Amino acid sequence: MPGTKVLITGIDGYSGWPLALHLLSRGHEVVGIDNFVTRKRVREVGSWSATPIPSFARRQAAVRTVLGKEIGFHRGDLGRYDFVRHVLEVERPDTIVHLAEQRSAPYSMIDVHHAVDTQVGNLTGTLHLLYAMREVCPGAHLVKMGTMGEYGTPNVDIAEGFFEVEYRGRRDRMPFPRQAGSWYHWSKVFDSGDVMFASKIWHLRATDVMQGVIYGVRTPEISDDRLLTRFDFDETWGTSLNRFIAQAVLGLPITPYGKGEQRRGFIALEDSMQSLRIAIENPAATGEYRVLNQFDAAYSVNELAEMTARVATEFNLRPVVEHPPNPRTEAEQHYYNPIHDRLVALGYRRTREFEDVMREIFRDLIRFRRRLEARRHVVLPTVQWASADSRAALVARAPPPRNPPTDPGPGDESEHTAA
Ligand code: USQ
Repeated sequence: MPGTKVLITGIDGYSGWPLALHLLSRGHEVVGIDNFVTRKRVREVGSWSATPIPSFARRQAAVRTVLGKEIGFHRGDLGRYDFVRHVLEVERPDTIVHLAEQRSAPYSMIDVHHAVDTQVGNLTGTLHLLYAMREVCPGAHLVKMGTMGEYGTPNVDIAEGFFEVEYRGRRDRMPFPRQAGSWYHWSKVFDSGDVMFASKIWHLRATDVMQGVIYGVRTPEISDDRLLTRFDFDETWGTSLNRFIAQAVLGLPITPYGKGEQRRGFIALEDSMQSLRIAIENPAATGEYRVLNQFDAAYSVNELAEMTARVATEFNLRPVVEHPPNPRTEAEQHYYNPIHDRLVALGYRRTREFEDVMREIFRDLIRFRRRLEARRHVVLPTVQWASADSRAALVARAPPPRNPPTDPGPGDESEHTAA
């Protein structure tokens, strides 16, 4: 179904940018919204992307030069309802992919202000989009980024959104219980409730994507360094496998927290883009609130650490695996069997194998090693789930080296407006 007009909120982010490139390559029209707050928040914790990221104006220019395509762009904040409504009125998208949310569990656990910022920001943006859709484009399809972490780690199989329950002799189809593990993950739970309710009362069409942990740095459309997506590796913004590979490249220990038997579902960046495109090209029906569990396979963090250490030897790296005390409050040994059939039924096929993607990440991170070196002090964990305030620990951690290497790449981390 090429030719769909897709509005991506959070187009400047880790997933938003490669999604834009992927959709353009498949003949869709892409318009984005971003307020560049991710760049700002990553700077706030003293870090930056391992890959150099051009300003958004330069990103647009690179798309023009390399791919011969245009990306429309509106700089602004989903916290302003007038702005959200205005963009929808001007653009009239067929699909809205909503990625513009604070996406880090550790960031949400720093202190009360970061918890509130996460929940107020995420819920406000979603509610503004839902109301603006209702007023301006009620026939559009909302693809909302949720997270597998909404379900937690129950001791039974995890359904794909809904399941049949029998209680005291009566049966019903009900949402599968949510037991999130951070203020961030709870914000996604509350969002899910809001999207489900809006679909019901206003007959909107919505897909809630319960996404597993994404890993990877490349997609086939990233054919030029100017098209790179961001790659976070610090304790706050980096996801586990991406962090483990950065640790191996830096000569730091690989850190499965605690016992390391906590299991999560994982999906490669490229396959995550494929599944979002499939959701866009096969929209939910009018009034339908559809849930897709989006991951390929579940691994324990110990398994990830072992794989990282093994693949590292191919690059003459010999990392050690250490188990720091777990800064999070989470089950470290548990049952984990989520169902994930619906995307496959829609045509999704896994295309990337774990170790191939790992090699790709190693190659890029070795290339950008100096950017990693300049921020090695932000890799090890300081934010403690059980503490009401981890801000002091975050600020007090080892300072950057006195003479950090200069940025070797073509990018910058500033927040320019679009051309
Ligand atoms: N972990 C370690 N060592 C580390 C980093 C993480 O053992 O150095 C463990 C964590 O304790 C956790 C697991 O790895 O048990 C996953 O942590 P993560 O940081 O890779 O992922 P998480 O915080 O759950 O969040 C990430 C994304 C988030 C997305 C979520 C999908 O940041 O936006 O929603 O993955 S999911 O995990 O399925 O909820």
